[in-house]
Amino acid sequence: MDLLKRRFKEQADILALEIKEIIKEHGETVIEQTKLAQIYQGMRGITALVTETSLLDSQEGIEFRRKTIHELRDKLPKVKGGSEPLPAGLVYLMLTGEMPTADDVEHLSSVLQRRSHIPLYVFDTMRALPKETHPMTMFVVGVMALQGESHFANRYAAGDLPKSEYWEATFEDALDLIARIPHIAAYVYRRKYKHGRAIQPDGLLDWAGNFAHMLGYDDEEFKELMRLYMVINADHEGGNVSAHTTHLVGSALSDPYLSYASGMNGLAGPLHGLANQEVIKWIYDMQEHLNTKEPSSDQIAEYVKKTLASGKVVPGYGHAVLRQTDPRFAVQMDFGKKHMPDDPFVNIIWRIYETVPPILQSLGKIKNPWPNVDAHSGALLMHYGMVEHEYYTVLFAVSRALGVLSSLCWDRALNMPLERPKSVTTAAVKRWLNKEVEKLGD
Ligand code: HAX
Repeated sequence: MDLLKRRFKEQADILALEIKEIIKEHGETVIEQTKLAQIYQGMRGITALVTETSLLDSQEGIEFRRKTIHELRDKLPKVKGGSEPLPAGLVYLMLTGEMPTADDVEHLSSVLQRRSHIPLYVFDTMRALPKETHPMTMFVVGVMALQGESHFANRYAAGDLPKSEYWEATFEDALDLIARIPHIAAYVYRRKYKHGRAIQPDGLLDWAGNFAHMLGYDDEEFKELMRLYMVINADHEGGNVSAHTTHLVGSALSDPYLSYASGMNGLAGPLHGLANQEVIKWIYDMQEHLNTKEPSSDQIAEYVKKTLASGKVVPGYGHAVLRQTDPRFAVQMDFGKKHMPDDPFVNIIWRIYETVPPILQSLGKIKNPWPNVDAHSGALLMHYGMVEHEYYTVLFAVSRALGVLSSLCWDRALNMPLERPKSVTTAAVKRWLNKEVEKLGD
């Protein structure tokens, strides 16, 4: 058995036993009470899921296996001479809980490289779509076209998949998908924006470097950006729409292709992963409205107020859980200060950062006036010439695959059951409030 797979299974067996003990000893312990408002308001703050790969602290931001974004950037192995973390290292960390060595990462990179082949019919399927199709739709169609290759689905259908091996088939699918997704995503970009001229992979490059290459960006700095981008967007604990959807669909034993594609349809929403494209659109509109390419802080403030007055949100600001500047924003700002301190568009992002929080704070209702990850990413991409902002969510989707698919391996290894929370009607709520029934939902 492959080293990583064996290590994962050893860790999973230990954790499965610990969980069994926790449930046996403490299964009846009440952890918190749910308020009526919470079930009407997006279940905010209800602790209802277990996700092993990462944990979000409202002040400190995301931690992957107790390592902050800053620690990951510092400690994960890098390419020779590089300073950004290698995403394959993060996959290793999420799957095993251990910081990988350079050799571990090299080994996983070569495994991914070997598994990266995409059958031609997948490209044909994507090509059959009109060119105007949104890149996220093309991407998900590409992923779905590959579903027939699922080890899990095929073994299950053949009656050759005992419960004890669910994890293994999931693990195989997860690694296959992680290996192949960059090719699908790069093809979407080349088909939509570069006259369909696909670029062949370069087997000597790391996973993210090769993705940059297949997109058509061979600048080493852009490859470094992709390494950083793929790491910071990979996971954000389990309750966000893309992670939760992948987990939920997976809980029906839908295979990783089906589960991941479902999660990515959620990522495509404007309140989630589409926000990075919305940020750029919003800045373009601002430049046009103010008739200047370099708006001052006062002009930005005027436009923010106009946005709010028209009942719209300021994209890239606010978060359902975070209550501070997103550290993923901070590391991108750091990357910008290092590589492009004078880029005028990037400087607008920094001016918006100085201007927006006090205005949002003054509304009195917003819980987090600070920027999230999406406020910065587009401007860095634009610096290197990737101006097709409709495509940005696909980059996010490639990164998010690392987290949600690692999590799915844990779900299957820990035998997580079908997810099925209870829902109620407002009529049932009223009956309960009027004391007509004893229990909400009766
Ligand atoms: N601009 C204007 N108003 C905002 C706002 C923003 N950026 N963020 C929140 N608000 C408003 C909400 O719309 C809500 O108003 P109403 O009571 O009138 O409905 C009020 O402030 C309270 O909202 P909240 O509790 O602070 O925030 P939510 O948990 O409801 O929503 C969102 C979190 C991320 C959806 C929200 O902040 C938002 O819409 N932000 C802009 C879009 C965005 O950047 N999304 C990306 C988030 C990160 C992510 O998932 N990336 O993938």
